[in-house]
This record gives sequence, C-alpha cells and structure tokens, in this order.
Amino acid sequence: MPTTPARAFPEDFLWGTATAAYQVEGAAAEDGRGPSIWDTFSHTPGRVDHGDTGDVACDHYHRLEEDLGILARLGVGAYRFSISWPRVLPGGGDRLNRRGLDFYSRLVDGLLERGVAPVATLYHWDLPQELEDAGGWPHRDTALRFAEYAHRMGEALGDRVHTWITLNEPWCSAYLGYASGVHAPGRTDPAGALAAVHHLNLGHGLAVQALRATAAPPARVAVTLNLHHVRGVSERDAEAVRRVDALANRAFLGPMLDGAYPRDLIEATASVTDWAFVHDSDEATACQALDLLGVNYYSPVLVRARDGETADGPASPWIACGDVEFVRQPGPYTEMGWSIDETGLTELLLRLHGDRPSLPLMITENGAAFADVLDGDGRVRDERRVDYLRRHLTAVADAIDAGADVRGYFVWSLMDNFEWAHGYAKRFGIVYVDRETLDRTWKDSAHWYRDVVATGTVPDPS
Ligand code: IFM
Repeated sequence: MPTTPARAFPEDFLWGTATAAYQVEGAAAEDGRGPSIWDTFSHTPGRVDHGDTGDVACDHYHRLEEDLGILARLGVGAYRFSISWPRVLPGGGDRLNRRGLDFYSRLVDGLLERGVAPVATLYHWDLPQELEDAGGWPHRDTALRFAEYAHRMGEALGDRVHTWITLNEPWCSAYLGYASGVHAPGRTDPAGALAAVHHLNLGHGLAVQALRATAAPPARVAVTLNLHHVRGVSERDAEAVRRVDALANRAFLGPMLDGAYPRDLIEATASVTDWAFVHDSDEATACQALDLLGVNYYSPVLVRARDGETADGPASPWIACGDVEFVRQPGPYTEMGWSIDETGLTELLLRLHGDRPSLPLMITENGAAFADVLDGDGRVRDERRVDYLRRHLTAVADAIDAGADVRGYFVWSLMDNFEWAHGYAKRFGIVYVDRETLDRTWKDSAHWYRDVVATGTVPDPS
C-alpha cells in the first residue's frame, strides 16, 4: 500500500493562522468605530445569506484574552490579523480613535508576550463608508487616504509590528466589489472596477512608502494576492488562459512588481475603459521593493474558449471575458464548491519563483470550509480539513524541494467566522465557534496543526 512520507519543513519556517477584522471582531458600533462598506452591505436585505452581519461576529473584540490563549496553545510563531480602518480612523479621515487603536495595541502586546509575531494587514475589505460615499476605490482620492492611514498605523504600531501587509486580495475588492457586486459595496460597473484595480495598486505603493517611513526597521512589507492558477481545458484555450491570467494576476503583479500594466490587459479591456485614470508615474509608485509576496490559495481555475459566442448572465467579475467559460472541475469539493487540487499550489509557487527568484513567498491563507458538527462528546471530527491541510502543506514542501523560496504558511482560519456574502454558513476555522454561545472548541484539525507546528513536520497520514 503506497504511503505519503512525512515532510519536514525548514527550521525557520513561519507557522501561523489568519483572520480579518470584520470577520471576527464584532463590536461594530463600539468605542467610536465608524461604519464600513461591509456594515452597510450586510445590513442591506438580500446581500448576505440569512441576513447575517458582522455586528457580533466571533466577539473577538471582547474575547481577546481567550483568543490569545488559543494562539499560545497552538504554538504558532505568527498571527495574521487585519486592522479595521474605520475603527482606528472613523470616516477614513485623520482623527485617530484612541480607543480603537488601543484594541490593536493590546492585541499586538498580547501576541508579543506569548512569543507570537504579529502580522498586520491594513486593508481586508472594510473601507470606511464615508470614503465609499465619496467615490470608493474607483476614485483616486481613496488611494491617498489609504496612504495616510498606513502612515498613522506605521507610527502607532510600527515599533512592535515587524511584518506588514498592505492589501488583502485586491482582486476581490475590485472585481467582486465593483464588477459583479457580490461583495461590498455591491456595485456593477466594469469600468469602475478597473479604476478600482488601479487605485488599489497605487494605494499599495503609497502605503509601502508610508510604512517604510514610519515603521521601525527591520520592517518587512508585503502584499497578499489571491493569485489564480489558471489552466485551459485544451491547448486551443491558451488565449482564454492568458486573458484570465491578465485580469486576475498580472493586473496586480505587473504594476506592483514590474512597474507597468501588461499590454494585453489594456488591449483586452479597451472597450470598457481607456485607462486614463493611470497618471504619469503611478505605475512607478505602485512598484515598491517588497520583502515578501503573500499568496492566498484555495483552488485552481479551469477555462475554455466559447468559440466566439458570448454569454449574457449576471454581472461577472471577469471583465471582457464573455467568450470564456469557467469550467467546473472534478471533485472532491469543499463546502464552498471549490475543487480540492493541491497541485495548483505547487505549480503556482514554482511559477512565481521562476518569474522572480529573489522575492520570498509566504502562504498567507490556505484552508477549507466544511459542514463541521460539534459531536455530543465535544469533539469536531473534521478529518476532511486535516486531509486538505496535509495535502496543501505537502504541495508547499514539494515547491520548496523544487527550489521555491517559501518562508511561511498561515491557515485560514483560526476560527469559524463571517464568510462575507455567505454569512456564518461556511465554517473555515480550525477552532469551532458555536453561533449561540460563541464558545470556542478545538476541532481535530487544530490539534493536528498544533503537532505540525511543534514538530515542523507534516506527518504521514497513516
Ligand atoms: O474568508 C476569506 C478571506 O477573507 C479572504 N480569502 C478567502 C477566504 C475564504 O473565502
């Protein structure tokens, strides 16, 4: 019977877990926090399954000590969280809300006291509502406000936070927020979505400059992208693959890492926008030296050309791709309907390393939703999540063995939380959160991950 050998990771490999502010904090109207686009969106009937909101979420804001204890017992070397912009700068202006900042200060100190390195993401989708009212990410000024926010956070926390992530998954912010409208703010404006892409890229570059100017050395600055590993059904789908890759990946990698939008992206979207919102020197500003590239990976993408026909349907995040079919891939699937295929992760990491060998990589999110059940004996037997994590960590080990410079891995997520338009119906946590009591229970995967972290080794499944 074939066995999968245990895989040992480098000694200095960083093991962590991740969450995001709106998904876990709750306390939406407390201590001076202002509204974000996700407060507005989730309170709009029909936008989020079951009418769920992040008002309470996991109540992490009030259960900070308990959650810090969980992280300490997991033994992780790092915790990736995001700062809620409207909690620290309500309205997105320049008035610092001390009580909001104090929460992050306590979080950071609590992590450091427990030997856990804080990894702070500045923007995980919760734009202050007032900035959306003024135009949102399609509007250039939002990038400038974002840079000011980065500056304030670098000043306030940069003495203790040494790893910073500017944006989380700008693909989602731009295309799901402004093209398909399934995420906040729920707009369906393809030209606006491409303007959002640009202002997110610009805001990223300005934020890197702001962090470098304020955070104490040796600050590491990164961005997290949900890069899509795109495959074609056959060789004749190469053009479709290239177009989807341009929109999904190179729209961000191009300006951020090479200082230029790819020509084929500009051409493919010419009927939607003339890209006049890109000012001279913006691309150079977006392109700042990075210490790490954060990679979020869940599943690969499979596409096929539609033979010239275009599909009308609900607003799509895939601008100028009406002639591309997104093909359902073979199972097994997670509860999100995403196919489980870890080979895409190895291939993606090797592509990134091949393209830019000197840029270290970090898996800033990877994980799976399953319909977990808290059994009568108090256990959550989530063996499918253990299998998912084992497969994907093995895929990371394969990439490292083949030469990729991967420095760390963060499980998404520390605990079950508000899964955006799906509300609380999808459970991604390695810690189970009871929706009535908000009690936390370690799932089998949390015990498994604690052992992985302690030994630096992914064990043989037998
Ligand atoms: O929950 C999200 C997270 O906020 C961003 N990355 C993907 C996760 C699962 O959908």
